[in-house]
Formats: sequence, C-alpha cells, structure tokens
Amino acid sequence: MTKALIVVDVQNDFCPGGALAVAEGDLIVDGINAAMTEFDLVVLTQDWHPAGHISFATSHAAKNPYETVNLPYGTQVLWPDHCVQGSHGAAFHIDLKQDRANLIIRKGMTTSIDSYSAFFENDQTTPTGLEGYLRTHGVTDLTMVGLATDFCVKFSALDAVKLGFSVTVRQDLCRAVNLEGSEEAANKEMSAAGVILI
Ligand code: VGL
Ligand code: ZN
Repeated sequence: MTKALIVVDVQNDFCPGGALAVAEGDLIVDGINAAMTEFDLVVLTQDWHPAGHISFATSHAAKNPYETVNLPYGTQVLWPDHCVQGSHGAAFHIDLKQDRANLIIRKGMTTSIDSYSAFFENDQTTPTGLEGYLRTHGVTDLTMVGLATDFCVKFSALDAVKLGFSVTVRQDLCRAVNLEGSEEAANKEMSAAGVILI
C-alpha cells in the first residue's frame, strides 16, 4: 500500500480575505502540515486560471457571482474572479509547507473549461495528468484535504474512486463554500460513492 496526501487548493483566494473566501479556510493549514509526515507522497493542487476564465462571472454579460450558466459540458457555477495565474490570490497560504510537496499540479488553465477535480477538467474527459503520476509511483490510497469540500475536494474524491483508488476525506482538514446546502449534499454524495469520510 502506498499512500498519498492530496492537498486541494489551499490558496489565498479561498481563505478569509480572499476573492472566493471559504469560512475558516485558513484554520486547516497547521493540521495539513502535520498530516504531511504520515504519507509516502504529498501532492498540492493549485487552481490556476487565466484572466477572463469562463468560470468568472465577469466573463459573462449580465451575470453575477454564484449564478449559473449552461456550457457545452453542463451547468457551471459562476465565481468572482479568483486564482488568476501569478496573482497573490493564486499563491498558496503563506504557512502551507510547500517544501514537503512531491508534486504541485495546476488546474483550471483551459480558458473555456473549469476544473474542480484534480484528475479531470469539468468536461470529465480532459486529464490533468495526476492519475498517471500516482500510478507511476504505485499509489493505491489517497487522503484528501483542503478547499473547498463541496467543490474541488468532492469532485477530486469522486473521480479518484471511479479510477479505483481507495479514498478518504479528512473532514476536519477541509472547509466548504456551502452554497444552498452544498456541503451536506457533497458529504452524502461522497459517502454513497464509497469515499471514507473521517
Ligand atoms: C474551487 C470554485 C472555483 C475550489 C475552485 O477549489 O473548490 N471552487 N474554483
Ligand atoms: Zn476556480
């Protein structure tokens, strides 16, 4: 058994004061740093959008953040501009121990497709390359932590189960955006899919 910790999007824009702030997003950082020592490999993901990304409300006429649009790949929630490549908001939280990461994987770089999952973009076909990396290293078991539980953590966990990994989500080391009950819905969906929630 080879275990990897997947640290999802612990970036300034998802922490208090950021463009798409998740309540208490910063409170999980110390626990994540401590958890890193328990794994064979540590992967950090980084939401990394070009300016004018399709997931930004500002890219659509007469749309506000948190409204939705229908795109070729399905319904897309629109967000405030966030995690723009090279910006302070896109940088990892200052206290996150980046030196312990074996791999940093960036996602959401295709202007016309969002990417919540660390494995596939929201079209559910374009791979990020993370699966190949983990398989090459013989990884069988994944533990996921980070932001946000109900979007990037959830979609990453669901894809990982579909790909055949054994998947645990440490809820104490995640925080949710929680749009209209999306946190509870995400937990149910993950449980039903076979994700172990602890
Ligand atoms: C995320 C919304 C937009 C996340 C990323 O990391 O959960 N959520 N982009
Ligand atoms: Zn994003």
